Amino acid sequence: MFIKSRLRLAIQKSGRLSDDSKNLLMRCGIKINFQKSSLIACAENILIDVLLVRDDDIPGLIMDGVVELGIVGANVLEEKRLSRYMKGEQVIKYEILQNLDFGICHLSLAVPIEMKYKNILSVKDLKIATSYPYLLKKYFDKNNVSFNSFVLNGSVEVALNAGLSDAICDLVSTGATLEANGLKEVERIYDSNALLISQNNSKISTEKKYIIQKLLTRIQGVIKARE
Ligand code: PRT
Ligand code: ZN
Repeated sequence: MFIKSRLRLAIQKSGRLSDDSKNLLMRCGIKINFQKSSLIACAENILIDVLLVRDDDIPGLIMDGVVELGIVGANVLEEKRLSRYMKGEQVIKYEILQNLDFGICHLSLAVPIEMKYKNILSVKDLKIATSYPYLLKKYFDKNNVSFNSFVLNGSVEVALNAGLSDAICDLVSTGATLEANGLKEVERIYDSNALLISQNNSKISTEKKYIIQKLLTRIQGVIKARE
């Protein structure tokens, strides 16, 4: 059960940011017993409750004022911000407190290796599969190039080989997945890493601000030690 005076921090339940997020908290000296099936884990030695959720839910939980802190990829945060903005929904402010040293990747446009790619006009009006339609749209709009996109959440790289799309827009870290699927990166759309984000500062009580500052100082110390 949430106690009002405890700070709420949302992290990814399972996935690429999950272990790094838990490890960061552990290195900050925070004692938490994570149980496999539990949605909430309470720190024993600091007034923080950790909420374990899907990464896509974290920006909304912050923007809607449900939790005070979150650890999420910049790609997911920016996609959510753009989706709310482009749909004309109320965009509640958030703050980026700290760039974290994990979850490093970039969102890229990729096409078949054999395609003769000159510039972005080479994919004008082609069909692009992506999990990030708003980041993709922002990039193409900025370049004033028309395109068609459809959303696939997962296995985006397979879309091309299955004949569903002409190009894909997906996250890349080592590039091995693109290579294994006969694809090459042609446009770098968005650089990303994990972020510690918070609700709008004015919405947070003085007591909770104090806990945030304490956590932030420890996080900065851990990052510095790892440099
Ligand atoms: O279940 P949930 O919704 O929480 O998780 P998810 O499946 O949506 O996300 P997950 O766990 O795959 O990724 C979480 C976050 O990790 C992303 O939003 C990024 O911020 C970050 N991240 C860092 C990555 C990668 N690197 C990455 N390489 N996310 C995904 N990938 C995938 C990419 O989509 C592609 O399939 O890895 C493949 C490419 O990797 P390379 O090394 O072959 O280039
Ligand atoms: Zn996700």
